[in-house]
Amino acid sequence: MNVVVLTGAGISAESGVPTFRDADGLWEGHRIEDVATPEAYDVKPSMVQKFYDDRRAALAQVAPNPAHEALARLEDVLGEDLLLVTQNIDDLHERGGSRRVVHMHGELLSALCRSCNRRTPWADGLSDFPPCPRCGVNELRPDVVWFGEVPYEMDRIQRALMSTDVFVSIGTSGAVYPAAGFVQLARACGAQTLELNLVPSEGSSFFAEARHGRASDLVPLWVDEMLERTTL
Ligand code: BJW
Repeated sequence: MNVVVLTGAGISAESGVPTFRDADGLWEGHRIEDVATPEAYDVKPSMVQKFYDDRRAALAQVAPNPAHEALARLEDVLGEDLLLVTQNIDDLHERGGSRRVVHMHGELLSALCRSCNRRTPWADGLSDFPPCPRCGVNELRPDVVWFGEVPYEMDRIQRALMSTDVFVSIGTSGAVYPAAGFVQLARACGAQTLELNLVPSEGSSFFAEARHGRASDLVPLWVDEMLERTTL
């Protein structure tokens, strides 16, 4: 059985990582267009670097929760039959034990050089505009996908969606494309579709089934169901 899981900020919320659009979310304190567009970076690079430096530093204060850990248990059994796609730029899936994670919106722990276009693992701040370790030019930016940029690994994700048996979306508002459209593609290609979210998302009606509650409750239960199905 092939399974594609899409996760969003809601899966990390109970670990203490703020979501974007909920009350007290990241966008409460910042205008999206001030921090999450290439244009914002061109106009106010120091402000944008600080926004991401603060979030990178905050990773040290958070830990994976039972939802991340349950998805790692599923990977232990399904192996390559599971594709875990996350919109999140934190590393909580990896710290929860997942090994094959597609970060379609990039990663906080990576820097992207605007000069040579190469990606480098990066754990420190970028606010002091350090040189790129590969080409030496001081043009490192956060390796994240802003509005108007193309998410990572879209071909691989689309292929998986077209051949999956099950598509599950966890903790995402369904407000941002192309991720918000994954359910329609998977469903049109014959997949069972399930939403696990605190409240109905903007795209809830596209799913054949929706369960509402906390990810740390819903995801372990769903993984147990899947493991029962795969061992029958
Ligand atoms: C819980 C919970 C708990 C809480 N348990 N649940 C007009 C129409 C259609 C599309 C467009 C349009 N105009 C422009 C576009 C395209 C644009 C877009 O979608 N804009 C929208 C605003 C309409 N998209 C793009 O530009 C993308 N690129 C693109 O389309 O390229 C073209 C292309 C695509 C494909 C192939 C070829 C070409 C790029 C989008 C980049 C998004 N970047 C960000 C920032 C990343 C860096 C960073 O982190 O700062 O990604 S924006 C932000 O939103 C971030 C997130 O990954 C993304 C989604 O947010 P998410 O995860 O859903 O979080 P929330 O807060 O919205 O929701 C959390 C949910 O969890 C809520 O529902 C809660 O209820 C729930 N929850 N606690 C379970 N405990």
